[in-house]
Amino acid sequence: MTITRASAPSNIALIKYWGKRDIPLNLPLTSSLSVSLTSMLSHATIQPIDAEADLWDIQGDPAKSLRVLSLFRRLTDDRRPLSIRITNDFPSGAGLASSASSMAALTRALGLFFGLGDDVEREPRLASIARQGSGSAVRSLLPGYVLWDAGTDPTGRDSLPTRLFPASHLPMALLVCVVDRKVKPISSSKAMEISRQTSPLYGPFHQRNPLDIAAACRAIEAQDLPTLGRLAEDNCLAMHKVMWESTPPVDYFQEGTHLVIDTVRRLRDEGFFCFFSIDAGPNVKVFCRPEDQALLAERLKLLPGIALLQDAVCSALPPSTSEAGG
Ligand code: 2P0
Repeated sequence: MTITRASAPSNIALIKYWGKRDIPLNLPLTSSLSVSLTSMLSHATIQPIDAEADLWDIQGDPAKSLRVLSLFRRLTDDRRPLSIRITNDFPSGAGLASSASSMAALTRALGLFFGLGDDVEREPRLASIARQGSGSAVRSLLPGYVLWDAGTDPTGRDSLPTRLFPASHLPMALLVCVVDRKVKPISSSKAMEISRQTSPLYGPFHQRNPLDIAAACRAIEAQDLPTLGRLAEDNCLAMHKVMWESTPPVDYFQEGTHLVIDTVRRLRDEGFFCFFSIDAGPNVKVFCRPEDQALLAERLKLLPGIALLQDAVCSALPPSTSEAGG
C-alpha cells in the first residue's frame, strides 16, 4: 500500500485577514501578507486501508480535516478508506494556531495521493481546498513572504497565494512569546463574524487594506525592516481594535500580552530593532534581525510567566514523498 507524506509550515500574517466575503466558501474580504516559518511544521501521512471507514489520528477540530478530504473525494470520485495522521513539530497545546499548517499539510498530502500533486503554483485547486479547511492555510502552501490575494470571482478561483519574495531577500528571525497554552475561548471564524456584524471599525479596517498591502510589499522589496515592522504592528493593533469595539467586545490579550508589547517598545527605545504581531490569542510573535535573536531571547526570557520558542522565515517547503509501504 502506498504511503504518502507531505508537510507544511505555519505562517504569521504581517497584514492580517479578518473578515469573509463568502462564509460557505470561506473567501476573505481582503488580501493578507504573511511569512512562512522554518521549524513550526505540520506533517500529514496518508495510507489506503482495508477497512470500512477512514481512520483518523489528528488533533484539534476534525470538521476542518473532514471538509478537506470530502472536497478531494468529490473532485476525484475516489472513496477508498484512508488512514490519515497529522502531527505538529511545534509543541501541541502551546496556544499556537496549527490549523494553517495542518490543513496545508493535509491538502498537499491528499493532493499528491489523489494525483493533483502538492504544488499550488501548478494546481490552484489546492488553494481552494485548503481554504475551505482553514483560510490561513492558503498562505502555508508557499514559503517565504506570501501574498494571499482575496480575489473577486464569486467562485473563489482567483483567491490564490503567490510568492512575493524568498526569505533570503529580507531575513527575519522570530521569538514566539507563549503567554497562555490554553485553546482560545472563541474561534477566529466566530470572532470575525461578531466583528462583521457589530464593529464600527470593521469597514475602515478593510478600506485601508489595499494601502497596507502595497506599503508592506514596498517595504519588503526595499529590504526596509523598520517600515515593515511599523506597518505590521499598526495593522495588528487595528485588527484587535476592530474586535475591542465589537458587541460583545472580543479581547484576546492577557496581562502577559501587554507585558511583551511594552518590552518590545522598550527594547526599540534602547536601540534593538524588533516588532510584534498578535493573532486570535494572547501569544506574541516578536520579529527581529537574525543577528539579534539570541540577545533578544535573553531579555524576553526574563519576563515572568513567558515561555519562548525560536524560529525563522523559511526559504523552501519540505519535500513530499509517496512510496510503497506495508
Ligand atoms: C491571519 N487569523 O491573517 C488572521 C489574523 C487570525 C488573526 O487567519 O476562519 O483559523 O478558518 O479562515 O484559518 C485565522 O485563521 O480562520 C486567521 P478561518 P483561520 O492570520
